[in-house]
Formats: sequence, structure tokens, C-alpha cells
Amino acid sequence: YTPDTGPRVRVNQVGYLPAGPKNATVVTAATEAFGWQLKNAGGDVVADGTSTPRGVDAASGQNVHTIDFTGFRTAGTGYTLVADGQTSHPFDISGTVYKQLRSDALQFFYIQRSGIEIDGDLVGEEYARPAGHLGVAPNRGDTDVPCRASACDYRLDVRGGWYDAGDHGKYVVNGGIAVHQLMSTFERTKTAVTAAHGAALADSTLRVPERGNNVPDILDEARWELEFLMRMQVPAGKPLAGMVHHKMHDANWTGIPMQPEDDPELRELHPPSTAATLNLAATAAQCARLFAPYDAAFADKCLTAARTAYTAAKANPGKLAQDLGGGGGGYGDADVSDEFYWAAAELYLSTAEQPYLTDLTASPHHTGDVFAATGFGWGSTAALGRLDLATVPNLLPAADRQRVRQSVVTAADRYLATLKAQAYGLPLPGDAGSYFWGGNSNILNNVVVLATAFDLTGKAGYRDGAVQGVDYIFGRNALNQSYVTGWGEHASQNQHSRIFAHQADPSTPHPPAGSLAGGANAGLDDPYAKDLLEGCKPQFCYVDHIESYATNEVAINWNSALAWVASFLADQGTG
Ligand code: 9MR
Repeated sequence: YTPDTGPRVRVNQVGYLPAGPKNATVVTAATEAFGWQLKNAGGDVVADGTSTPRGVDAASGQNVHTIDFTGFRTAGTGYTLVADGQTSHPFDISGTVYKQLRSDALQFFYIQRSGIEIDGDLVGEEYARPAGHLGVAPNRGDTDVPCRASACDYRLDVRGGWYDAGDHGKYVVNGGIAVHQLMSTFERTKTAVTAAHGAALADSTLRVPERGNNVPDILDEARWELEFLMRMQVPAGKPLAGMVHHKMHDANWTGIPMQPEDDPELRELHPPSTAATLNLAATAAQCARLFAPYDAAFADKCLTAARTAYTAAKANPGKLAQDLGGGGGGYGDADVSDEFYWAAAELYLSTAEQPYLTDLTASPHHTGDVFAATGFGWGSTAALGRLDLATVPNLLPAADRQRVRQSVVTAADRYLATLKAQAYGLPLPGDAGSYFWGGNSNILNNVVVLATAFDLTGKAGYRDGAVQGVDYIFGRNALNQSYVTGWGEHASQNQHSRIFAHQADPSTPHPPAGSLAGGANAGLDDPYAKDLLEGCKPQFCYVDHIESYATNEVAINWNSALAWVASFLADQGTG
């Protein structure tokens, strides 16, 4: 199988910020440097220079050169880069190149909501749909949900929240990191950037039903998930009260397409787990401090849930998720020490209470290296605590606070070094082991670290690293593929989804603009990818086909990383 990868000059198909770095990669047989030309929309040469041979790139197996045209800063649309007889896809140079991406990436979450009608007047008729999973036949959930395999003798109303991904499952561990990254996107406007930037995330900036309620829409969106996470907590008086059910999903897998309101499968709660409990503790604690100015009662409710969860997790530190099978993902995690650290950090940041400080400083993660080369994710959450301790005002002793902040900067230095060593300019090592399921979000999470280092230090090199770090996501890669629907000349649009299943059922839409695909996965963990792509070099291990769930799904924790980064990028532009 040889994919059509288009012109051999690879650019960020969305574009470049006028004051930002501008790099491209050329796939070529040439070993010697050659000339390049930047042309405007009219075809005039506006800049030129010479390529830098980079040899064979491990992640793609390609012989490549890089081109640096950072010095050209004139805004415009329809630029192309010409080199080695090839003309790139067109791109813009503009301060507003990422402006709309902030809201597109966030809008995904409303369209992914469970338990509420999606209003076509808000998001377009093609995305309108009835409420799903409110106990209306043929649905068998989510208002009165039993436990799988007698894991409990009660039923819970666990309506609401977001569907995890292309399936209709709702998983607390993954909901946790996703809602945290939305809240952190908002919290960043209080800690790192000007009030003008905060205005971009104010009330009535998203197309959600709650717009106009005097609460920032991004917090309204987060609340939809937080309410669900709290419903997953074991009620007082029941065994393991205060713990949180790991997940709830269909008893059997459904096929594609399947609209939520048509899902006939029994919905089941899975047993409580320490990981899920700590995800609630962390995110509900963050909820408490962010909602306090808007809704004191809800903030209190969050704090109570967080404290109760944390206490329950400490009393039950070894309840690992059990894989009982059924029609949902596992989300198992054998090490919850990082979740303990994250939860203690969030509770400390919201309460300044000594016991949480004692716990977080006693954690090995407080002084350990939490910033892996391959980034953080739903199963490795220590970085979430560390980033917040570095950015959110707190009372850590000054020397410790300084060390925490420095650890973010040190990690960013490493990601910068990686990015410079990669011919495609991404902050991810080039070995096959670095390209795994959902890895696009790990790349973006490394960009979060680079961006946070810029917020902490104001040093332009970190900002440039963050800006360059997304080129890969928008098409500067072996496949010439933008991984965000609606963004770039050749963008993913057939992601694995039961709701947005256009490729399988043309009466349904493609995923909405701003949907991130999981990305190249050398593990080839689904049959479609395995059959088609066996033997692929890492960056080639991707296909924009609806059946390839392990390379091409949508997921809330991936779009939350995109949303954080998009918001940062939008803030770096002008206008
Ligand atoms: O994103 C998850 C990835 O890190 C795991 O390797 C993979 C296999 O366990 O599962 C992914 O999560 C999927 C979940 O299990 C079910 N809903 C869709 C998720 C995205 O593919």
C-alpha cells in the first residue's frame, strides 16, 4: 500500500504566524543542498534561500532536507514553497491563523455531549441530534444504571457527560484529564496572559446552550462533564462510599454507524477504582477554585466531592480497575501514585491545607521527573499536578516553588532539543516506540510544556518551540496529512466515530471542524491498520479510514490537548 502523499515539500498547511518560526521539510533523493523559493498567491517570488540536508529521518525512513524561512514576515494568504521541482500545499502567514481553532477545538465537546439534545441552531443542522441515553427506548441507560457482574447492588443515575470518543462509553479516568485540560485552558487566562486574552474565553464565546449566563462558556462545558463525574461517585451508606466507579458503557460493542439515541445495549457501571476516585478528587478540587466566583454552591459541591473522594482513595489505595470486558475500552492503570500526586496538588492549590501539602511533598513525583520524552496522558497524570503547581498561585515554600517551576523549564529544554533533532520539527523522538495510540495528543501535551515554559519565563525560544511543535499536526509530516478536520489542505475527516460516520453512512456528517485524529501508531492496534500498513515506518502508520480506531479515532482527551494548545496559539497572534 502506497498512500498518495502529494507534493514532496511539506509545510504547516494552516500557516505560520508572521513573527513565528517558519520551517518546512522536503522529501528528496538529493544529498546536496538546493535552492528554494517562497511565492505569494500571485506567483511572485518573495523570498529564497538554500535547503539544509538532514539525511535519513528515522521516523519516516525518508531522506529529507529542511527549509527555514522564518525571516519572511509579511502577512498574506495563498503562499507556496517551491523546492526540488515541487510546490507545497498553499498556506497563510497571518497573526490570526489560529484564532478560530480555539473555538473549533472547544466546540467538539458540546457536539460530543451525552444526555442532551444537540441544537442545530447552535452548531449547524448536520450536527443536530436528539438527546441520547436518558432512559428512553431503545436506550437502556443512563438514568438508572446497574453494575456489571454484581459489582454493586444499587443503580445510579449517571446521565450526562461527554461520550469518550467514537464509542458511547463514559470513562472517569479519561473524562478527568479532558475536563482538567479545559479548566486549565481557562485557568491559564488568570495566571499567564492578559485580560484581553481572557476575553476570548468569556461568556458567549462558544456555541453552547448556556451562553449568556454570565459564566465563561468553557466552564459551562466543563461543568457538563463535572456533573457526570460526581454522579459516578458511590453514595454515602453504600460499600466503598466516596469511591468513584471506573467507567460505564455498553454491555456489548455496537457497530458503526450508531446514533446515541438508537443504542439498544444495556449500559453498566464498572467497579469503583482508586484511579477514577483520584481523577474526581483532582478535577472537582480544580472546579472548586474556578467556579467560586460564579457559583459558590456548585464550587462547594465540587470541593466536598473532591475531599470525600480523596479520603476514600487513601482508604482504598489499591483498587485497580478490573477488566470485566463488555463493549467498552479498558482504561486500566497499574500505577496510581501519579494520580495521588495530581489529586493532592489540586486539593492543596484550592484549599492551602497542610495535609494535602504533606501528601504532595511526600510523593516521589514531587521531586521525580514527570515529563517523559513521549509526553503525559490519561494514565500518567503527575505532569498535570506539576504544571499547576508551577503556574497557579500557591503557598509552596519559595525554594520548592522555584524548583517546581524550573522543572517545567528544564523539560521544555529537552523538548526543544528533540524538536531540533527531528527533521519534521516535532517534540517527539523518532523511534517506533514513540508513535503509539493517541500519540498526537502526547505531542500536543509536550507543546503544552513548551508553552508553559514560555508563560513562566517570557523567553521567546519556548514560544517558538511551541509554535513550531504543531507544524507536524497540520501537515508537516511524512504523510502530508493535517490531523485536524477542516484545518489544512489535506485533513483527516473519516475518523472512527459512531455519530460522525460519513464514510460508512453518508447521511451522517464527518466529524466537526476542529476534531483531532489519534495519529500515527506503529503498534497497528486495529485489524484495518494492521492489514493495510504492516511494516510501516512510524509516521506512515496512519490511515484516514473510519475502521482504523487505533490510528484515526476522535477522543475527548485528545481534543482537550488541542484546545489548550489552540488557545495558546491564538493568544500569540494579533487581531
Ligand atoms: O486512548 C486510549 C489509548 O491510550 C489506549 O492505548 C487504548 C487501548 O487501551 O485505548 C484508548 O482509548 C480508547 C478507549 O479504550 C475506548 N474509547 C476510545 C478510546 C480512544 O481510542
